[in-house]
Amino acid sequence: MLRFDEGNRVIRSEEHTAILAGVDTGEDISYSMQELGSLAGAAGIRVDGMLVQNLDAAHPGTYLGKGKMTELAELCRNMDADLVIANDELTGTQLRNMEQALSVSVIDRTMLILDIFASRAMSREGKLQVEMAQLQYRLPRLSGLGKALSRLGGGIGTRGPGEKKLETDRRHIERRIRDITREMRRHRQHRGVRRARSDRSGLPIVALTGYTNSGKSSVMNRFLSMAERDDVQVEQKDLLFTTLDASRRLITLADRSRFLLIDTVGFVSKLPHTLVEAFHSTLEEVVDADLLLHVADASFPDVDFHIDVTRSVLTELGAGDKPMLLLFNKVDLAPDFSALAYGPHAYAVSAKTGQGFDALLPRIRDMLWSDRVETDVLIPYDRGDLVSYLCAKMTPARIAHTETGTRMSVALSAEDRKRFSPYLAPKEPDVP
Ligand SMILES: Nc1nc2c(ncn2[C@@H]2O[C@H](COP(=O)(O)OP(=O)(O)OP(=O)(O)O)[C@@H](O)[C@H]2O)c(=O)[nH]1
Ligand SMILES: [Mg+2]
Repeated sequence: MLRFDEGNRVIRSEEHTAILAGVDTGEDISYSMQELGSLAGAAGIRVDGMLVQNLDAAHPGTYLGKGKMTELAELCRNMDADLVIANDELTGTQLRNMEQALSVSVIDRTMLILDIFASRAMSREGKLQVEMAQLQYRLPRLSGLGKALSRLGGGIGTRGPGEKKLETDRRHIERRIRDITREMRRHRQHRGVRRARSDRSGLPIVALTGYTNSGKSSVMNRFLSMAERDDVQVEQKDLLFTTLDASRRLITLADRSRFLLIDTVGFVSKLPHTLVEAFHSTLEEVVDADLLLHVADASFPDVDFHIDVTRSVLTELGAGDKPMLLLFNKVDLAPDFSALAYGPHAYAVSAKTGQGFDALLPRIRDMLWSDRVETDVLIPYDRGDLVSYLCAKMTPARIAHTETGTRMSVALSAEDRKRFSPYLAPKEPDVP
């Protein structure tokens, strides 16, 4: 039987045996079902069977049609399964009817994804965001959440809650949503202050984005190892949603220019809308970035599908038009892969072997600093803040301490050239 633990998870690590159920409305869902299996694996659930029905649309009452439901009940009994996972988001009615008909717990793809996120969230803000998404998912389904989600009704694993109970639960959830909204607002303000501070440092921001398990964290680690910063590597794992809380690292290129690299949460098809909404503030970092590195797994046969899913989530976040490079990662596993068909913004790379990064780096540099011009500035000694500002961005090509101030040779962006126009250094006299 499903239970909640303290972390608001639906599924506890106790062994579960699940049967996957899907509705095929025309497009091939074999990959989608396979991915559902991987999601179950990421939540620690064993999958022992699968049942797909071809239908024009999911049955409004029971998701699968009547005949298939009988088949599914039989399969559950034969496999001794205690859980059915539906490949699509279910309504409260569908959840309730299915549980009654099957006598096992029923969850859907959304609940499964929310559960994985709940178990992975580390930061306070991440936890709040996931809880918010869970509550918003639960609210319209209260009467259907009999077996799996009746914690708030008190009757874990018992019958669905009665009307009076439902009303109390609803009020309870609404109150909690209000509390979380308030706390998240405080976090957001806090982050706004932090961001304003990093904006002042003027470092360009590059964000990694893409389908889950495509290798975003590995690409970050490759950058770190090229910058000889292996000590601050991030976790990379063959598991969906390894990265949940964004991490930022400072990358210094060989020519001394610097940027902030941000590793973010991956996307998956049918990513719950409530979750995208809840993560909006975390993903602001993607929206604010100067450049996106969209990482895709070149060894995955239907990589275009992953690219499309990522693009549509980015568009939903308002980051669809950002400057972007498309990195086809894992080419060590797909030696015949060519990125040519994807246009001049596409690169074939391998985070594992380092292949392709030599061509990629100059391109990133061009995109971030194409407008830079090597400029000589002379900063008076009472403006140490300006010297720090420039040094945080890049190591100056030359630096000298003269009688009138610090003389530096730095590659300035158009914006910085304007800012530093009062400090242009007089031309050095030609040496005869
Ligand atoms: N062969 C090969 N494996 C890779 C490469 N890049 C990443 N991987 C593997 O792919 C798996 C996923 O890598 P991650 O870097 O964790 O992927 P991610 O996109 O950050 O995944 P999430 O954070 O879970 O969304 C790991 O097992 C990596 O070792 C590569 O270039 N070649
Ligand atoms: Mg990752």
